[in-house]
Amino acid sequence: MLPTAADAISRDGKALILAYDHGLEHGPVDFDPNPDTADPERVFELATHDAVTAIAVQKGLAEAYYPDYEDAASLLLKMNGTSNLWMGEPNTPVNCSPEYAASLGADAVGFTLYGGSNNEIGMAEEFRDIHEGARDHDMGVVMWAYPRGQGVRNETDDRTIAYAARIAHELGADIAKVKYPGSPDAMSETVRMAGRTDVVMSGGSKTNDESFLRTVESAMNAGASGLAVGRNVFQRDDPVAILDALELVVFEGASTEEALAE
Ligand code: FBP
Repeated sequence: MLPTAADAISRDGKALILAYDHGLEHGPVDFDPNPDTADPERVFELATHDAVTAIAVQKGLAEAYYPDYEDAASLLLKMNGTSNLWMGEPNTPVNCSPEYAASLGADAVGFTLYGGSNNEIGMAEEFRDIHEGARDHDMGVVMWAYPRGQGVRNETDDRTIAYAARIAHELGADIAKVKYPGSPDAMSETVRMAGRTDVVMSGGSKTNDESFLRTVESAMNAGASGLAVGRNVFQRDDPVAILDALELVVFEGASTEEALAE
């Protein structure tokens, strides 16, 4: 099979993206369950685990820490992002250019598009520039496809999530990152709507090991290409143990029971 732009942050067509932009998106509250993880160094160390195919961070963390880890992990540079202090209609500024992302060693870029927001038009235009700039620098493109705002009644509705995946496909993303739409059938419909764009599941807020792994297993069985996960890894007391289990489920097709028995 020919290499694709998604291969830059995948292995054998599967991706486990360690997302760590929460300090910007949610604030210090996300570090409370595991206070050491406020130190980015601790999370970059987790990204050296064999299961992790890329770490997703904003420009500031990439500048400060990625030079020490570039041999161990691929970089997915998140290009936009906003704080939880913003109270307006969903929107997010572009914080980095494709040229600058490439100069930091990014293998791929990430971009949040809030379909259904009153700001969707401007965000889609920004995505066009990011996407074409990424292509100029041979970087993959991941869309955080998050319907949200005045046009969206229920952002976790299965048809809404399938639509989000389709938007990512139509606009040229290599990977669409979506919330789990609630059932294997809905996930497989989301994957179908994404066409040749790979679909990864968003980790979401922390749940227990069994429930989290079951959701990941069900997403993989429905055709997802992996996941992008933050809190369900770094908020755990033993993040390495859940990465070990995820490696089995995502890359080796293990069941939740098998992964938990290891
Ligand atoms: P989680 O696995 O912790 O949900 O992280 C994935 C992610 O997309 C992060 O990149 C981002 O900070 C966060 O979720 C945004 O979540 P939301 O906008 O739903 O609060």
